[in-house]
Amino acid sequence: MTPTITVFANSPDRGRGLARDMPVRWALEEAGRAYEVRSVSFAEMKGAAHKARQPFGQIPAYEEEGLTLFESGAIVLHIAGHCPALLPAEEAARARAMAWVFAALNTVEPPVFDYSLAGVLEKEKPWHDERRALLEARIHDRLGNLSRHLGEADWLEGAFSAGDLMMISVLRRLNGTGLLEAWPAIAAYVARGESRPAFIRAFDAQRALFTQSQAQQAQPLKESDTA
Ligand code: GTB
Repeated sequence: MTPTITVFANSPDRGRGLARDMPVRWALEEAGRAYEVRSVSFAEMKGAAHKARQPFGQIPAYEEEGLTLFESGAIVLHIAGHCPALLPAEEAARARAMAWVFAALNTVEPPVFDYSLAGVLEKEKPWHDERRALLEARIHDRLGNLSRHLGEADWLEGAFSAGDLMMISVLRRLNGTGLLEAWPAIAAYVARGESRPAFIRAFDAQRALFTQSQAQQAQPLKESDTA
């Protein structure tokens, strides 16, 4: 059965591929698996039908024969579990790749996420500059350690894995902030991930959906729409 992923009908990232369906799409593309897309509005996300797929009323959700799954990390690990190019069969290498998925989501993402949120929700607060500096220092600490681990290598553990896919998905949120530029090896690592054909296919697919949703909104109402 072809899996179905549930995504934003009209993504607030405006097609920049920053919503969390992006790593899922990317993993499916790396695994060479076709998939179908169900797009939901914000109202639909909070309804019972979607909460049966995703208990918190968020995207993404993933469905295949006999399995409904939520949490982008769990979904990526599930897809990767059937794809040695994303999770190697050898036990130690597999455990290391999985550790990097958790490192991306649990260690690197928190300050990156707080930083993006601060830029949107806390900009007018009197303590914004101070908090921003604090978050930037936390991000630089993470990027410095990541850069040291990566060294001159292309990927975190030799061959590309689900760990790289998730780490690059998290780091992409820093594109355009100026923070990546301080760490040229990390900036190059992100660009390397973004140039993979599977990434490009995933990116183009989510962008096409956003463009289509914008075009539909811009269309004048037909008489039959208002009847
Ligand atoms: N831990 C869950 C997972 O990894 O699957 C988190 C899922 C999640 O945060 N989903 C977000 C969501 O559904 C969308 S991706 N939010 C709506 C809600 O909670 O009501 C996060 C996201 C949203 C917007 C942008 N953006 O505009 O740039 C980027 C990322």
